[in-house]
Amino acid sequence: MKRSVIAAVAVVALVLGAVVGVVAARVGQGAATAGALADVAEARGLTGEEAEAALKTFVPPGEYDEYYIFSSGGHSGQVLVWGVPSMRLLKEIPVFTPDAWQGYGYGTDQGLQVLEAGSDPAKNATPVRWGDTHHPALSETEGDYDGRWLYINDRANGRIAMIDLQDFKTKQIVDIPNSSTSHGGVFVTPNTEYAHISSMTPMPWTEDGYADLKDYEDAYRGVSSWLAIDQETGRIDLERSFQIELPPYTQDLADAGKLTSYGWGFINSYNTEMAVGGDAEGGEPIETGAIANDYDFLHIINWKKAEEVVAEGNYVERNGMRVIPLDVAIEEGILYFAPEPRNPHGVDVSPTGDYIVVAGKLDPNATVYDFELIQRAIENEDFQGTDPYGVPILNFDSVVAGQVELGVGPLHTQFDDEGHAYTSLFVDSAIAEWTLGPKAGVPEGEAFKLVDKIPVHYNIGHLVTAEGDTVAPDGRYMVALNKWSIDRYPLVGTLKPQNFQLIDLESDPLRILAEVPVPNAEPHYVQMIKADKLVHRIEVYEPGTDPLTMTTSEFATLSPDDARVERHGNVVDVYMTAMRSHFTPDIVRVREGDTVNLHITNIETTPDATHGFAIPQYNVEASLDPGEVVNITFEATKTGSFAFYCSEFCSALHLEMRGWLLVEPK
Ligand code: K7E
Ligand code: CUA
Repeated sequence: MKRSVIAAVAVVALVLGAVVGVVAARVGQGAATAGALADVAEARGLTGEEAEAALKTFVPPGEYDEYYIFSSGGHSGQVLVWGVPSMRLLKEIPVFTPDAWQGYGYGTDQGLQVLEAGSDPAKNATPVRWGDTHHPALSETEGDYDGRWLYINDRANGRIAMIDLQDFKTKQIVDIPNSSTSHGGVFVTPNTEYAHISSMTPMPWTEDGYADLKDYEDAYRGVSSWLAIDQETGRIDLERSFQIELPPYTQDLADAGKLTSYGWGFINSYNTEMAVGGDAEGGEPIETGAIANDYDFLHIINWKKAEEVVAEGNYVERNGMRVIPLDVAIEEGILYFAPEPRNPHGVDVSPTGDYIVVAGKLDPNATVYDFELIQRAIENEDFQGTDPYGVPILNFDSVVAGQVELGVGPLHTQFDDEGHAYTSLFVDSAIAEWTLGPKAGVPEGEAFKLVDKIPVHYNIGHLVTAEGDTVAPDGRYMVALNKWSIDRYPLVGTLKPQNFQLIDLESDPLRILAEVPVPNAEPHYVQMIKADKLVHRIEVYEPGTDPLTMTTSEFATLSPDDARVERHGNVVDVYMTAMRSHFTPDIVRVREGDTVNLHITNIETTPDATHGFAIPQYNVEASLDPGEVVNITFEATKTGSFAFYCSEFCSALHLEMRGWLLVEPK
């Protein structure tokens, strides 16, 4: 066994050993002595640091973690919820991809409605049933997480979803008009006025959606979408939303201005060369074409101004969206560029909103822009020219407060409460800790300096610090999200897990405390929120709730006495209840060709008294949480006798919790 594997196993063992002492101490039967702990550590072959790390991250059974991580799941299309510091995986929220356990997308109307409404037939070749989640955005009030909603994008198909943090369920997917992909251009404005999402790869803005790549510069466009949020429900309201047309660069990551820079948004771009590939047609690959320029453009957007311009009616309609054309955006002072060193990746606004940090993939530096300098340059028309589309480019030297050489492959930056920034270094497999400037409270002489560097395993993408993208970061913890995990875990086949590493921000130098494999997804951006901010969580639904609307369902059946079957022509409505350990009715008789609407209410009120409802051969699998109503619609096309059953082991007589769907031939 490799040393690393021994250590991982040993940490777990130590934790189990230590809990004996801690539990004993609680019930007053004695405490673990330092000597006893040292014996355990020695027996496990742990160093003192390893044993200490285990104690720092151990959360006793029945105790809760202090923070939650909401993690993108990459091309699993889902969101993962983790506890910190235990690094326990608490939940997988199905978002863009169906999930059988939670009955999402396997027959229940509610799940199918979300997935169907989220796949625009005018945009997609076929109904899309997966996603590539990259950037979550927790809702905010005054720039701080408020625990109401979570938005997350689908990088593959240019979509965004809303998850309600009352019940951790996906309530809405919006297929963004005029946009075919979206990478990391997701954030909420400081009061969740808007969820922003920008396109990644430009698409043809032509009548029929087609344009040859030779017409790329004229016909293709990017877009910045400002999706208005209903403050009651968290839902996206496209009618109140607007978009801003952008040049056909590759718009990448984005962040909202806050406090000082409130009212503004920032988007990175690369491939301002507008390379389109063609390596097999005598051209050069995108990879080389897209790195020719020394600078790309930081997009600086005045969304408050854009709001006014839309209110004045100065927009065009395109596929049902109000779009501010590029020339209007330029004329009205909505869009400016600042040069940013070669092929940047992350753009992150510091807690006070004063600094905008850009990390440049092919540049060893973090480049720090000062919002006040940006404003001054705009006022003074301190431009170094315009891009081919006429967008003014601010003078680089006039808007940059500092550059800090960090290492190779800087990607993403997060912040703490002491003026420090932490930037992931993909190629170096490390995190650089460095200081911001005076506007973050850092003394002049110590500003913009590299402080520490901690190696991680291996090839880090994103990183997160506790509430590290809000106006009030907590410090405390940092998690590195690593792409590769060679040698980190026992061999489980040729596809290896991803890897999270928990880092103690209170130790000097920085130290890794724990590490967990991520076996089901490839996370990109994540956010870490104090658990006690999730004040809207509910434990059980009010009886008869439709989770999609969070209101009482018109199909609720609150007592088995009200269960019934209603036939109208060849439409059959079945009002069914589920409780331990039977469905009422437990025999459903229909005829071949009928349309069957099952309305099932779980009439349990006990937390976690969940039932399933599965129909073999009909591809139906629902999960009914206590109080929940689900609707299931299908055509009875296959005759026969189908033994439906409760798929959740709910009770001693769970195996008896079943019934018959009889489909009689015509
Ligand atoms: Cu760097 Cu999509 Cu934010 Cu992956 S992204 S790492
Ligand atoms: Cu209900 Cu098993």
